[in-house]
Amino acid sequence: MKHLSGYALIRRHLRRYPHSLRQHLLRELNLLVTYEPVIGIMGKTGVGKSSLCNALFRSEVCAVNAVEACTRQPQRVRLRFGNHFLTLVDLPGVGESQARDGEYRELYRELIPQLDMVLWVLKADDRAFSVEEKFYREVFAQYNGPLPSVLWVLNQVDKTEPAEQWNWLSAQPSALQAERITQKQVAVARQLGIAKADILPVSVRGRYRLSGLVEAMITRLPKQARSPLVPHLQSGYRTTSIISTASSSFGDAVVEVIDKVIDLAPLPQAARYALQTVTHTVARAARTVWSFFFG
Ligand SMILES: Nc1nc2c(ncn2[C@@H]2O[C@H](COP(=O)(O)OP(=O)(O)OP(=O)(O)O)[C@@H](O)[C@H]2O)c(=O)[nH]1
Ligand SMILES: [Mg+2]
Repeated sequence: MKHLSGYALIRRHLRRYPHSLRQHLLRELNLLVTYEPVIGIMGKTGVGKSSLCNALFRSEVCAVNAVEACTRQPQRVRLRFGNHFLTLVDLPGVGESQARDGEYRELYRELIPQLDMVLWVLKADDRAFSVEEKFYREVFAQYNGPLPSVLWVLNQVDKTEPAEQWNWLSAQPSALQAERITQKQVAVARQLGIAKADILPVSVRGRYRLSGLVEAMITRLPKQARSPLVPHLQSGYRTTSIISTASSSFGDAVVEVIDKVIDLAPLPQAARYALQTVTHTVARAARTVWSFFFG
């Protein structure tokens, strides 16, 4: 119902468009509104992948692939909230036998193009990350093509020594822990050969810096995947700042779609110009009705 009111408002703004063009635009807009983000979750067993997903997302799990023992199929979980869907792909391989690396390269060649983003979860109290490093270098970084954005989530920082100093009430590390968390972040970045800013120290159990992770996710996702992520977030993460980033990206995505449709339409140049001059009005309308679609 909410969707329908959103479309009705947009349709009014499109009244000056020729009928066929308007239909084309509404179809494209529908694709934007129903876009289903796909997020890959990686990490060794026990790092907190399931805990993290439960902390971030509110949607009910509506379909799970059965995983047969010994098959190396990624496990897909489809989350649903209202008319919105989000796919989480639990990616296998990290920390398993290295003899299978060839097999994984093959698997990831097929998978990587389907992913909007990867969350690669690490455990802060692990001493070294050689398994991750090897897997990243030999399977991931060898991929021949554009890679999805990878966010490294350094989880369980509440266990940073002296662990008894963690303040559970204020959800904060002590000064000494904070210093060691930063040192760990730097060490991991060096080992993996990535930027320090790509590593996000969090504690799922301690509810520490999870909103920073959500912000990083929203800004690193491709534009068309940003708004469709929002309905799946737990209410505490649907902040004004997240919504403002998402809705302005939605406006941008709408502008791109309109430009594309106008470009492709068989129109006299003058008509094309006339339509281009109202593009920004339509985009503004799209931002205004954002909450009808994603709120
Ligand atoms: N102290 C602490 N424990 C955590 C944190 N996050 C998760 N855990 C615990 O770590 C254990 C493993 O968490 P899971 O979420 O099941 O880990 P997983 O990565 O999904 O593991 P697999 O499904 O086996 O691959 C659970 O007992 C969690 O409660 C954290 O931030 N701090
Ligand atoms: Mg799990």
